Amino acid sequence: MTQRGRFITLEGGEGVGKSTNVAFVAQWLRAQGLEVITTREPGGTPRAESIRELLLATTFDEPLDSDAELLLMFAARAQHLAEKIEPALARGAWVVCDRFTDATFAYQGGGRGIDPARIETLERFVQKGLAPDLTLLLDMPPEAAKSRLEGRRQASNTEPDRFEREQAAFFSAVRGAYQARAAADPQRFALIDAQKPLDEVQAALTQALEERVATWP
Ligand code: Z5A
Repeated sequence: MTQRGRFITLEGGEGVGKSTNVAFVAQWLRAQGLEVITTREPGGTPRAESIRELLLATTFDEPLDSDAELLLMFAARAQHLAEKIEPALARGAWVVCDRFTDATFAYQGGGRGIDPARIETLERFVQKGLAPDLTLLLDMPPEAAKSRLEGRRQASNTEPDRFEREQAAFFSAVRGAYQARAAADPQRFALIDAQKPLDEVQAALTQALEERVATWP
């Protein structure tokens, strides 16, 4: 019987280096001879990417209700799990995902103030027990991460999306919620100082992977 693949997520606030390091983690795992796919949330499949566009859009002349935002995150996740993540894990591939449900607890829970118990209800309903095997939390002060993104935004001439328009207090609550989740579950989380130069961040990621992955059957 094929051994089920493993599920690794990268989390953290905007601009902390998740996309950059999803590629790095995937490359490290492939070098161990594993089949790996990379993906992201919200999104990851054509229909889930359409939900992402709806979530990030700033073009509507009405606010997005925070319960509607929460349900759209889980609608995208249900589609992503059914069409991409579950089939990959079932055939033995490893999945490296840029954000997952910890982002919902951080943004919709910490940022928007939704009761985590309501998020847990949706988590059980949509994920049916599936959880990441390892979560690499890239942590740094939001102001410093934002200044990294400013340069990129100016170079590509793009406007901030609906989340990027939030105020400093929102991002500080998001960071606090991520840190609290990592402290509550040190088995699953590895906390990485993302403010360091990229080579040092990647050395810390390598160490976390070596420590955790080597212990898995
Ligand atoms: N969201 C939510 O609310 N609830 C949920 O359940 C989920 C998501 C799943 C879109 O996510 C939004 O959805 C997100 C939360 C919400 N909004 N916010 N904020 P996203 O993941 O697409 O958005 P993002 O976090 O803003 O992604 P990003 O801007 O692409 O950031 P990143 O992937 O963490 O960073 P990066 O692109 O890898 O790096 C940023 C720049 O820094 C880039 O120029 C790099 O070259 C540079 N970089 C990276 N590492 C370093 C180091 N170590 N030193 C110096 N420079 C570096």
